[in-house]
Amino acid sequence: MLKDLIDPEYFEALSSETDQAPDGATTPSYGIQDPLQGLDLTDVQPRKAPAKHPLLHYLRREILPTTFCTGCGGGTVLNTFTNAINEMRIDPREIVCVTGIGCASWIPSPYFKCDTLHTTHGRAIAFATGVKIMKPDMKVIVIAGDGDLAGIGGNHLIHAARRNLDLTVLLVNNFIYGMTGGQVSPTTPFGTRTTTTPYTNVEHAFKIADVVAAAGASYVSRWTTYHAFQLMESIQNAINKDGFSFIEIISQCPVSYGKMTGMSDPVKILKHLRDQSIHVDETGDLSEEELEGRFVVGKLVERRRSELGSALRELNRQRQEQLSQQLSDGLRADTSAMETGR
Ligand SMILES: Cc1ncc(C[n+]2csc(CCOP(=O)(O)OP(=O)(O)O)c2C)c(N)n1
Ligand code: SF4
Ligand SMILES: [Mg+2]
Repeated sequence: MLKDLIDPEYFEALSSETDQAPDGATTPSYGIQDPLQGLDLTDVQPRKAPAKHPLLHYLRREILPTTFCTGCGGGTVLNTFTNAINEMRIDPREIVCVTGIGCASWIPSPYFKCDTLHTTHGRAIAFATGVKIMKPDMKVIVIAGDGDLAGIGGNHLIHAARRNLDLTVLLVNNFIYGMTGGQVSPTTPFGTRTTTTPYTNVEHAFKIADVVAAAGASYVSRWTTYHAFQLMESIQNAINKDGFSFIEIISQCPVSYGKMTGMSDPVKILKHLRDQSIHVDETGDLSEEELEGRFVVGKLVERRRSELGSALRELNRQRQEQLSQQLSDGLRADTSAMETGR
């Protein structure tokens, strides 16, 4: 029984009918207040466990707990994303999250309480493009995995970066097709054993953030699930940036990736992510060989380029103006022809 698996206080909070923020501060369903606002925290003592997670009102409680395996990076990404939105005071009614298929696609859908569009495998960006063109005032955010966005959806990804539509894309790179049991993906490192490369992978992996940067995105960064705070700030910068923004989030899949590689201890993986990461500003003299196996983290690109949606709207406005000018010129010519009898 679900009830037996989780803390009884927490279960009660999950099952409660109200949408209240912790400590009694009332919050509407999509409330964005700071849950600590107005509280006197001077004498606060550490508590055993909060009765209710302070950001619970951003989540679809009825479906919790998540289906992520123990130690999966998906929970960290959900937590970081939710904190980023909370800090930015964005009303979730202004957000559309679009996902494809895979464990990473479950991060916003169904868990994050906003309009969510759970699409077919590899097609999240195509759907997101339609939403953004028709609803330019909405913040359209794609969250999906390496298999989804870099594999079957790779073509959509590079062309979206080239066209520079104002989307935010979070690619959760766990180097594997996690949901389907651990098949090789376009980001699986060379020499790795997976269920479909049992004698090791002899294909070279995409450095997917570099590919997207080269394709023309306005903002590109890479972080890992170890770097939760930097990732949160980067998500905020990506959302604020006008144009195509992309974050590669190196994440852990202790189950499907872990089973053939031996990397099944989430704590060890996080330490590995910490130890192997190097900030982009510190890579100066290092050669490609020296950076092999390292995770270059930080902001890789930030540039100003015309944004597709605004460019299309401007083009449309100019064309409408020309057409109405032509129409009124034509009417004037007709009228004068009638007046002169010619
Ligand atoms: C057209 C199509 N092909 C294959 C699948 C099977 N499938 C479901 S999820 C998935 C891979 C997901 O990998 P990734 O995007 O990396 O997500 P993860 O589960 O690793 O987070 C595949 C191949 C599918 N659902 N649809
Ligand atoms: S299979 Fe891997 S990616 Fe999917 S939920 Fe489990 S640990 Fe996470
Ligand atoms: Mg994956």
